[in-house]
Amino acid sequence: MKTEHRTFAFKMSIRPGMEEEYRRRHDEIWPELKKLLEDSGISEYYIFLDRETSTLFAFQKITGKGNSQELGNHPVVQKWWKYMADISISNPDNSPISVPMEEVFRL
Ligand code: RM4
Repeated sequence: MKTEHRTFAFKMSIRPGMEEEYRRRHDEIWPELKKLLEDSGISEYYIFLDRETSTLFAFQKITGKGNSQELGNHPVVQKWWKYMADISISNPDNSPISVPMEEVFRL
């Protein structure tokens, strides 16, 4: 049976010049964060970079209850957001400023 999924897409921003560091840190994503995202029902998760504007576009397929940006109460996410805050454009609580985007087409 095909598992139904929802989609969630959002924009974030990083500090100009920090593109390679951002990629490096995500290449080394913490196993505990990866497991939390997977266990939360995020079945696919992609982040793309627009170098021209230092904007990140994130896309998720979700078979669980919520998206990655709703996990802010979890200590691993709080630790990760604090770790990422120096190269991200973030809120005072270190969460990355995340702007949801509207799905307008699905093939
Ligand atoms: C991003 C941002 C997101 C997180 C991913 C793994 O830089 O911190 O909230 O879900 O990393």
